[in-house]
Order: sequence, then structure tokens, then C-alpha cells
Amino acid sequence: MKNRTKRISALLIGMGALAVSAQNPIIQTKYTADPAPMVYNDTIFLYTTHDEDDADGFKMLDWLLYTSTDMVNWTDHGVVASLENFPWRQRDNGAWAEHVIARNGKFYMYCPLHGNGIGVLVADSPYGPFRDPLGKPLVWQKEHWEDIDPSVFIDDDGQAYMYWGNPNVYYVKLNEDMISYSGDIVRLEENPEHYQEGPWFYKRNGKYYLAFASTCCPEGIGYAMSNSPTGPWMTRGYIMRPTERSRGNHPGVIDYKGRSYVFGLNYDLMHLETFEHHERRSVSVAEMHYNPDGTIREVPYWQDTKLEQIENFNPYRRVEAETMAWGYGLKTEKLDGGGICVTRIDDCDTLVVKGVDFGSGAGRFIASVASEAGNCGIEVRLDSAEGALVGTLNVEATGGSDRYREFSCAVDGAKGVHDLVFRFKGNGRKNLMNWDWWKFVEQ
Ligand code: FUB
Repeated sequence: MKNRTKRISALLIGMGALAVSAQNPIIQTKYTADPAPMVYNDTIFLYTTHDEDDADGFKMLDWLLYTSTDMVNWTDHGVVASLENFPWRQRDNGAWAEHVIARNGKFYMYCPLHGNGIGVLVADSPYGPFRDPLGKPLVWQKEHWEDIDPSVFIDDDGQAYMYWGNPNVYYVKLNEDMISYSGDIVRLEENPEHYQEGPWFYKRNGKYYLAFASTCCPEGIGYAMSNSPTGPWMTRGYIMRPTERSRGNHPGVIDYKGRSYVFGLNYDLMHLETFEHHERRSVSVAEMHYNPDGTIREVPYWQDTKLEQIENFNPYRRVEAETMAWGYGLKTEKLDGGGICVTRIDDCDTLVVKGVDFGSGAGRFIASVASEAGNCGIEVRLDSAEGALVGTLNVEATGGSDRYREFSCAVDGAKGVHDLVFRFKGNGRKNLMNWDWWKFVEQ
């Protein structure tokens, strides 16, 4: 994705207002798909699949994790599991739509390996590491390739269910260990109307919901409701109608901090470069609303929604640089000693953190940066790429792109709540620095 033309970068910089105000897609440093949001300990853990930058058809090798507490600024935690976790698989592609759920202090990740059934991984932390406790698929109906898109839900009585499938819908009752099941795999006799794939099974106010990607293509997000976890399912309509503006979709639905959200996917980031079709998708999210009878009000297409930041961002603590609302053109990668850094930083690139509360005023800015190039810097601006310049961090060569050093600069004029825009300077050069973390110090 970074090899986009100069023309596109220039276009985006010229459209600084778009870069700062855009909220969808929520991840711009990689292509992400198949959102599986999980609320745990006041944080949203957003697990996604990963379309490779050069994907033409589906080229999917690993699963990623992002977290947020405000819905618009997301921290990248990198790859949390990959095909390598499943040595028994027979294919080197097919890390399709996963789902993660917590039970009894453990975290279970259900992973379809397209064409090789559905495996399960377990971890002691939502960040991983995840390992395969079975050494074989949890489910594999070898007579077809329909075992994709698992969605797991634990009912109030402790019974866990896994729904999955394209084009048929299957479910099975999972045992309390979450890595085995009892009874037969059941295929629904009748699909909800418009069902294609990507079931998202949940319960809210005593009613069961099955959201799903609607008939391809383009796919919208449909949903059905039931009074029982095993149906019968009554189709209730669309959460999001299909539109020619996109192609695939895949729902993830949560309640968080008193609001309800639907996650899905689109091709809008790829469309900044090309309208030729490739499977290079991006996760988006919108707030959604329930009617008093439990039905869901239709949500417009992602780009026609406005996502509100639900709490201000605190800059007076160590912030991982890979935390951003917008960072198109940048990439993230794993640091040698663990952790993630922002990389592929070129002259005039920007990184935006939204809704930052500077309170009565910031006095200093500190950043941990590694730079081979040196003679570059980070402008600290407010609200847009051309907004008020409140500080300039000069970065010297540190002796290598993995040799991190702290640099700091004075800040003047950063008070109250603003979008924070870091604009990189380097006299037209590329690969200026790698960036690990930053923080502000109050005046
Ligand atoms: O991402 C691969 C496949 O595409 C998913 O499993 C489907 O839901 C569709 O999003």
C-alpha cells in the first residue's frame, strides 16, 4: 500500500481537511477485514483479518488486533495469530473471518482456515499469545467448503453456541471447555432471507439476533431475530442496505459505553488508489440504534455516517505512536524487542489523533524515535495539517533505524481539546524515522 504514487499522497495532503475529519475506514496502515469486536475490561478489542497489500483475490495469512476506548483512536497491536498457529492445515492461504470470546479468564479465538475447517486457539490474555490446544480442527465438514465465519456466543445459562457457514447456516453447542462440542452439527432448514455469510450471533434484552452479510454482491448487512438461540429465525431487514459503492461486507455488533455499534467492511481505502477490484478491504464502524421492540434502525453507508468520539484523549501519558485516528500512507511493524512502531514515514506524511484534551496547556513534547536519516522532524499542529504549529521536534540521526532515542521540544499554544496532527518534515525525503512512543508534559 505504501508504494502508492506521489500523486495520491499529494492529493491527500492537499485534502488535509479530509484526512483530519475522516473516521472511516478506522484502520489505514493495513488492509483489514472481517471485524470481530470484543468488549473486555472497558476496552474494545477489535480482531480483524488482514488482506495483504498486494492481494488480488483473497490473500490472507494472519489475524490482527486493534484496541480503543473512544471509538476513533485505535492502537495497533499487530499480528496476534497466523496460519502458522495451525501446523495441521493443508493450505498456505485462507486465514478468514475469526471470532474471539472470553470465558473463565481465557480467550478463545475461532479461526476458519478456508477449505480446512475451523480451528480454535486459546490465550490467557486478549493480546495473546494464542496457541492451538487441539492440534486439529474443531469442525471440518470435508464434503464442502462451507465451514467459514464462526460466531460464538455464551447464553445466560452458560450454554455456548457457534454459528457459521456460507451459503448454509450451521450451529453447534460448544462444551464449557469451549474447544469441544456436544450433539450434532445442525444445518438451519431455512436461511434468513438474503443470508450469504458472516453470521454474528448475540443476545440483547432477552432477544436473540443473527446479523449477517446479505446476498453477494454487493453485500449489505441483514439481520434476523428469534426468541430462542436455535431459531426459528425471523428476518427483520437490513442494518445496512447493499450499495454499489462497495462489494463485500461482514458484521460485528457490540454495545459499548451505553451506545450500540455495527462494524463492517468496505473498499474505500483501496478506492483512494484504484477502482479495479482486488480483495483489499478496510474495517469501518457506525453507531446504530434499536427501536423499542428490539428491531434495528437502518444505518446509512459508512461514509454517510458520523462517528462520535466518546471520550477525550489524554496526551499526558506514554502513548504508543501506533495509536491514531488517521494515518494513511504510514505503516506499522513489530519492534525487535516486542511492541510496534510507526514506520515508512516520509516528508509531509501526517498522523492524526482526535479529540486530545490538553487541559490548561502543554509545555513540552517528548518522543522516542529512531532515525537513520537524521535532519528531519515532527511538527506538532492543531486541528489540521495546516493548523496552528505549537511545537517542532527536531530529530537527529540516532545511529540506525532501530536505535531509539528520546527527543523533546517546547510546546506553546496547545490548550483545551483539539485534533492533534503530527506532520513529518524531511525535505522531500522518504523513510525519515521509526517512531515508538510520545507524550506531552503539562506547562
Ligand atoms: O475475508 C474472507 C471472507 O470474506 C470472510 O470469511 C467472509 O465473511 C468474507 O468477508
